[in-house]
Amino acid sequence: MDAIKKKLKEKGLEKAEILKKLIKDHGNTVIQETTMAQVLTGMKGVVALLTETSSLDPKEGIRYRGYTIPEVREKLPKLTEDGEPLPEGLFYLLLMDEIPTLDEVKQISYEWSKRAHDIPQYVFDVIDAVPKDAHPMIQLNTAILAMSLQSQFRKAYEGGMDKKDFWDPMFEGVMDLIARLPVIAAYIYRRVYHNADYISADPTLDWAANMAHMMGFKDQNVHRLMQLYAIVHADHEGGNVSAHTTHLVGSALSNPYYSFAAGMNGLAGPLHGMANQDVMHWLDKLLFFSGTDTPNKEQVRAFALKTLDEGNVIPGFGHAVLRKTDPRYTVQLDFANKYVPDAKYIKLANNIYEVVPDVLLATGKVKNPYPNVDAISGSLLSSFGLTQHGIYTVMFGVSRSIGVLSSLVIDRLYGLPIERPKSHPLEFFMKKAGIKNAYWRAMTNAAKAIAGQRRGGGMGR
Ligand code: HAX
Repeated sequence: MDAIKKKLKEKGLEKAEILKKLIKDHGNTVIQETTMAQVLTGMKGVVALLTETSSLDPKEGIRYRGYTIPEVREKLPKLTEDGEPLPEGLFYLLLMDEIPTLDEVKQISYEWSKRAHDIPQYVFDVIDAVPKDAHPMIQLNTAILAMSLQSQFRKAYEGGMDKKDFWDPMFEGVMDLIARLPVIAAYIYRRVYHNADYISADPTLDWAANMAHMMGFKDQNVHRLMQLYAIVHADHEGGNVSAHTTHLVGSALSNPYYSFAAGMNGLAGPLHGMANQDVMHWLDKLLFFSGTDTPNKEQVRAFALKTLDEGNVIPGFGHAVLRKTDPRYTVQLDFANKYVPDAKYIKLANNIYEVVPDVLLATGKVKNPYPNVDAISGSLLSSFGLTQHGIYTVMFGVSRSIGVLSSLVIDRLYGLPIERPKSHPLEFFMKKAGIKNAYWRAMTNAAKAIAGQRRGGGMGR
């Protein structure tokens, strides 16, 4: 690890100098103007963060350090010719901005395998104290917080460490945490779905394959799927809820466990990572509603319309940034078409793709009617026998650690300060729009009075 850390420090400190110069000499440069709509609809498109690991183009999709996912799959080292690249290699790429050699990938793999064994027993006891039927994301986050007892970051802070060296205990904590997540995820999975019949890690396997192995999957193709799954879910620019939250909490110099747990709480929301589980529930309800395993287009359309009529979103469709089919969807579909083309849920996903975008477009308000990463991930996993939907967001979280935690190390290397944007009450925005409070109240009261008269008239008839 020493060689990797040395290189990381050299690269990071050079960039930190550039950053300081930008702030000092160009601090007043205006980057963009921000509209009222942007602020009031979730800061969409507002340039507000520095994130090195990946960037998201609305039309093209995600690039990891400049590489598209197909390019990453082609360029990162693989253990076998026909295999998938390892997430270890992606971690290296995101952190170092450099394609690693196979040797470097193996070093990270070895390091994670070594560190995975050091989870204290109390962490498993804490998981066991949570009711078994608590959602697996609750169990994951409980375990992550419990592990923060082991963080060296706070000790380094209290010991008066120079701010420019914080990246070092952060790197160590991040390496420990990433190493341990598959063990924790597999423990939760076996606890909840396999009667606590646990399987030990296989030290000869890589990080993602080991997670599959500890969950009970021996099939090489499932190991490949886990490697691909982790790469596809690793990062999605800095502004998404899990990445931004991890970064924000880290900016208070919270340790890596606190920061990542915060991000995972965000991932557990249905509009973000929990959508992968919700998609499967939606598909199962569709099958029930249609009374068949192979609903036709009319049946899919009718169920999609019913979902909207009931005031719900159609999970797996839409995106806050993307304006086309998510390339992460396409990569997973290609994998499915290669290995499980006839699987029930893959056929279903294909059918839905042909119907749902038009239904969403017809609402006139959905900005992106196309499928996102979550529209297919559960169908793919379940086609390989991983049918317990409650674990899907946990697996997403394990994968997301690669991106958000490499970013957290970079944040400390660059010495980024505490984040503190400005907020205002509604009246500020009304004033900006030239709407006076008294006028607004008068209008609202008048509208209420008219509505009251109408109601009264109706009742009298
Ligand atoms: N079904 C129904 N309505 C949808 C919709 C969908 N799939 N996607 C967007 N809309 C609605 C919004 O709810 C919003 O309605 P209101 O104006 O009535 O509030 C309107 O269309 C405009 O929304 P938007 O600007 O197109 O989308 P947002 O940036 O506000 O939201 C979401 C993006 C991903 C949250 C949204 O598309 C959604 O709810 N999709 C379904 C849930 C989902 O799949 N989430 C996972 C996204 C990918 C991800 O982060 N994975 O982790």
